[in-house]
Amino acid sequence: MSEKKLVFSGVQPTGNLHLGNYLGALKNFVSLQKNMDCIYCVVDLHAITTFQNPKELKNNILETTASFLATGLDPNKSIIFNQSSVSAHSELAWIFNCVSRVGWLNRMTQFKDKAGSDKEKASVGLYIYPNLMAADILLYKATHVPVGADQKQHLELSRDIAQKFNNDFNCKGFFPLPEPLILKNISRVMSLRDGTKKMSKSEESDYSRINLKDSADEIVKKIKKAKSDSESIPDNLKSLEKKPEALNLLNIYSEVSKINLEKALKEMAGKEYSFIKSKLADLLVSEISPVGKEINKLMNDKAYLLQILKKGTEKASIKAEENLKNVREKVGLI
Ligand code: AQP
Repeated sequence: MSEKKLVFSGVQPTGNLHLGNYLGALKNFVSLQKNMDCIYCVVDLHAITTFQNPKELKNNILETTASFLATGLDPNKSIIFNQSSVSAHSELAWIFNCVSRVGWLNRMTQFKDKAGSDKEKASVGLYIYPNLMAADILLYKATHVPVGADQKQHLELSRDIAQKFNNDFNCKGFFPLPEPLILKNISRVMSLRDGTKKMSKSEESDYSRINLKDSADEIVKKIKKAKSDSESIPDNLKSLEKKPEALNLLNIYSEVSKINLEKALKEMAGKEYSFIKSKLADLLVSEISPVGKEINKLMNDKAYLLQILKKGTEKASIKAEENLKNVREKVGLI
């Protein structure tokens, strides 16, 4: 039996959406909405697994919505809403807390990274974050989830939860096993200061990332200051792979200029880093600056953004409530 394809993905409103979110997720979201039914969610309940200043959170929910629209998501094609406005996410997450296993969660590397050395002080929410993510996806019976490579392990857990629920409640095929849609070329954009770490909103140094709202001058300055070395750019992939910062710059260059990595390497081999940096800065200014300007423009009309979220919430709630009703029945809740 072929099931109807449905895309679901989310972005945390933790501020400063960056080039990694843009190339690893948002651009992919936009191309998927052309041919598939898509639901895109501002995952505010995920955001509060680490403390968020309430005033800033409110603003970030709207700014993430603005970023969705500014990169080309169309609210007439895709459902756009914020997670906390559909309470079925939390209810299904609780049911999944009872299906998911402690041993599974103990293997999640993102918890280990985010909790750091003092795990005892991390919130329980951060620990069970992957169960909520499974609820987000399976509440709509989504079949495809566009994410960066960093989310692959969480998605595998969603599949495990779906499978165990289907087995436990004797309802084979009730939940689909969602597939990750991970871009091949640029699944992970790395920090501009350390090519072994992913570009991230929560990294302290603003020089580690290009924010979607950065001005043209800031983009140029950050790319100029990006970590590199005094040697010339290698002429083969094997040597390039030993230089994570150079590999990251070439990966970004190849993605933004829409050529494959081999071709980008051929073009850049033997040149100084200043050469690729100057070309890359120009490309990024022309791709990212218009997005930043549009975000700022949309943020001047908060009533419009709230209206987009309200309409999205209405559409999402209809699907969510119907699926949750069936889940409750399977579990035996009255
Ligand atoms: N560096 C990255 N390269 C490629 N994809 C990335 N994504 C995030 N960083 C990169 C993808 O963007 C989507 C939304 O991510 P998120 O903001 O919900 O959560 P995150 O992965 O935790 O992002 P950050 O920037 O690292 O946020 P903080 O610092 O707040 O934890 C996801 O599909 C993600 O894969």
